[in-house]
Amino acid sequence: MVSRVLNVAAAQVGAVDRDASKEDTVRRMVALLEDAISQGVQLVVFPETTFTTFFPRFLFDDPAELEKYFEQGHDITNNDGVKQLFETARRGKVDLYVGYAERADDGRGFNTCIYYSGHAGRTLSKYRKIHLPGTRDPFPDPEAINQLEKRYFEPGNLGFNAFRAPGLVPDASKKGTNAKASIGNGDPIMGMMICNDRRWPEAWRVYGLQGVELVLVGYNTPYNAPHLFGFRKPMSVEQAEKEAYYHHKLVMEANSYMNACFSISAARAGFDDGKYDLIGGSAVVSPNGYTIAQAKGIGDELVVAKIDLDDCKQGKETTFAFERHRRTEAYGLITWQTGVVEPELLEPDAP
Ligand code: CDT
Repeated sequence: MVSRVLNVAAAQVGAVDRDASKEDTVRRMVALLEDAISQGVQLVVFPETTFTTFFPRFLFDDPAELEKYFEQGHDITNNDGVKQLFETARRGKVDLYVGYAERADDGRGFNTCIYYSGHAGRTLSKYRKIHLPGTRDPFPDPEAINQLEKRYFEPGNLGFNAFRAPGLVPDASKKGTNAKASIGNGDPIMGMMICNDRRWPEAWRVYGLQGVELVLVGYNTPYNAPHLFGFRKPMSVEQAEKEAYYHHKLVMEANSYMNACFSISAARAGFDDGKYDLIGGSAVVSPNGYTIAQAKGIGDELVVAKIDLDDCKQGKETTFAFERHRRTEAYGLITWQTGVVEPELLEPDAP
């Protein structure tokens, strides 16, 4: 039996100010990665748009200023300012997930992440964020916290494609079972999401249907942002903070359980420019829906856990054995209707 135990980590990154230099931020990321390597970690997850501040909160008049927040081109692993991260991964033979703003060769913008294998020395998979939150135009209230992702990015066009990561589990591929691996065999099956995607069960289930064992998520989640979250009930900043943490934990635990997979989530946390709040809460969650490791603060922090991928088997073979229990004939609305269509009001009974 091949042991499928992995050492994994979420690399939470604290405040990154609007004028922070990319080199400084990448130095902080390399320090986290080296710490992970020294602890024998094999896979490290960094946050969404990690190299810069979370710039979609700002409206830019000057296109050149906006462009500073984007990485140019299809393959960023040799880009000046960020390549040190990938060199460190290769040297330490550690895999990583990292999020960044992508300016594609055709000029389109995407909120993107890649899975870079330090074992293979190359990018194994790319994902472009599908569920873009917020608005295209800023809120009229000048005090509002904006989230202009619909302005700066297009919805991802690469789908939710699970993939296998060779080299993490010694001997897994040697068995030659990858092509028709049964549950618990072969190289680990990974899926990637970005921030808001984690709130959408559809995204998780599409990965679940590919046998995903480990979902990786980077995020930037503000809490004192009533224009974004709504004013349905008056709430103190402290309550809003609690609720943001609660919902993060809720979706990571529930969706990991319902798809019988591990998940690793990594926050860009802290107070950017000393005032723009972002939750911490980076975590590793088990297939049974339990948080098994969690960040203690809102600064740079490595959250390490040892996980056994074979723990996915129980759920995948019993409660969530999809092939035995799913009823696709009843799920049609999920794919052909986007918004809500309510049932018609019944006529009151005649007296
Ligand atoms: N970055 C990102 O996607 N943030 C969103 C904020 C909520 S917008 C209503 C999130 O889902 O955490």
